[in-house]
Amino acid sequence: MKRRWWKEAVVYQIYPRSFLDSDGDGLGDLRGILAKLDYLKRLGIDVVWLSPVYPSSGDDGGYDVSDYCAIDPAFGTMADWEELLRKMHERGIRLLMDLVVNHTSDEHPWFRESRKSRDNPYRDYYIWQAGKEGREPNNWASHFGGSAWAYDPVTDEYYLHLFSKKQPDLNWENPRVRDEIYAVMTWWLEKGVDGFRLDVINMISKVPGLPDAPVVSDERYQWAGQYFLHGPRLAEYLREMKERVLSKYDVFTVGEMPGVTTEHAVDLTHEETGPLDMLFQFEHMDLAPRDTLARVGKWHVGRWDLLELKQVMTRWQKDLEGKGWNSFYLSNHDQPRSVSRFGDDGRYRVVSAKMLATFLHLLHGTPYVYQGEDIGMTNVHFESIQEYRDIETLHFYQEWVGQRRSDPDEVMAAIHAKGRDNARTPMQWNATEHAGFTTGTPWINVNPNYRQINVEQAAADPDSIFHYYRQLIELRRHHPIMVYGSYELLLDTHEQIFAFLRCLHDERWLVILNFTADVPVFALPSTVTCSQHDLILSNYPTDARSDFRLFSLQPYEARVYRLIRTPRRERRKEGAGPGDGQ
Ligand code: TEU
Repeated sequence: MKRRWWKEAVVYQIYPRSFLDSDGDGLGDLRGILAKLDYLKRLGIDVVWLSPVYPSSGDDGGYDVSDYCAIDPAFGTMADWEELLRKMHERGIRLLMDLVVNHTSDEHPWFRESRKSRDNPYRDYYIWQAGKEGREPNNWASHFGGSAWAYDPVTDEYYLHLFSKKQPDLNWENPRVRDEIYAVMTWWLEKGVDGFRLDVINMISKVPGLPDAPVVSDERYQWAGQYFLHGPRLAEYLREMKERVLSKYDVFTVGEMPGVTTEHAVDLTHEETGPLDMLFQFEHMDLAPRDTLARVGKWHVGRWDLLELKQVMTRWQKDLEGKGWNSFYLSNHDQPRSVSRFGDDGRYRVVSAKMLATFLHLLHGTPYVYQGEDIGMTNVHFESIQEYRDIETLHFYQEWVGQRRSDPDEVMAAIHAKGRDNARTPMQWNATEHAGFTTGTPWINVNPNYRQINVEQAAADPDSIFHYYRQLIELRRHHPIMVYGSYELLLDTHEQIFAFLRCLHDERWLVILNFTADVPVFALPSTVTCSQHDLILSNYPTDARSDFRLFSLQPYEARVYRLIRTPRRERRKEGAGPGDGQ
């Protein structure tokens, strides 16, 4: 594989409204980020992915953009943004902007025009259709509940919105729309950004005719992913974007792609011919049973299965090896906190967060750290629905408690486990009021555990999660095997331990991760030959000389070893030890 800076980078995601508020209005902002650049530098990350800071109608946390080439005054000014970019670059940190171009806000000037009349020049920027027998043009469900169509009385037609009503889908079949998007991208690239995270970019091509989705449930509206995920012209649009814009700059892209398969991924991120550099897949986020409606499936509260996680990750690692490029994340602004989901946010919070960090940095692919993951922030359990802000969560509650009269406790339990606001409570900087996030009233309440879990505490404790992340990021900088090494799963049927090898040229690393609070026995498979070992990293005090071929792991223990094969001639002199010579 070719060496590329973005393969070697560690990316840190900032959700700006929850990072740091510099002016006391309760909302995080650009000057807040500026104030924390030295923190990010100390952590060691290479790239910041900034969730949207554009003017927005505020319906979906900034993912409903009303002006692509400006900064929302609530976050600051364009001059603040320019200063941010300059100061990041001075520190060797690059900036990835979030590009949300499957849809705009309904307050975007294009849509304001589009809805005026059927012959407005902007009409075909969006997807308009007449109703069918007094109802929506088809039976598609929106991601946030209800129909994917909204009726507009002005022209007596419906527009398509795969997300909220305030997020009308752009019509990518219209070449003028594509020209506009490429112009926006070029505008930011000329300002010096280092790439884009492309929001739901595999939804931009819809199957012509927009047919009704098969009825698979007694719901009024049906999941229609097969008609808008990886549509017939997706690859063509992305190749055009690459040719007309991206190929002219040394930048990278990561495409967010719910429902993507490894086959798509190889095609889209192929080293020579792929239009994108990497993408976000969702399979490890959807481990819970998928036997219900996709949207309801998201809210399923069930224990995920380590064997399934191994299968999913191994398939992604192997299918892309030598062809495409993986990215890897365990949390982001749409997902619950990783330590609460995959680790233990109680007794074993610190060790389990470190074990997950080891997993994140040791798999093949570019790692993405989400703000707060670096100090082991946890899910929040607000008691009242009034404390929640996320549109998806509020729709879910309204639908199930309001309309279907489900047990509110059960619905709240699902929100506590899966809701997006778990990730959106303010970053916990210190133990002062509102965790040092704001001097005003935060737009969403702070997680009450901020007195124990915060940056100040973590920075002062040499054994903290924060320092462990620093160590991992630093290691990755010095060991190309972490970036480019091949992957091989070991112990594929073990129900508690996830173990794998990474190999590059003559170097081999062994990664052993206990995903449980149990103390399982690790036994090195006899196929792995080795006469000496170095302990590279561990999340418990460990005697580097102790035997690693057979030992009991502590709860959520993680160990990384370098395995050394002694050359044949020397080995004869030494006399073969256990596990040797195979
Ligand atoms: O998310 C895309 C997406 O598929 C979401 O439905 C995601 O799966 C869901 O939030 C999980 O609960 C992107 C953004 O990351 C998200 O914040 C936006 O709401 C969405 O697109 C629309 O722009």
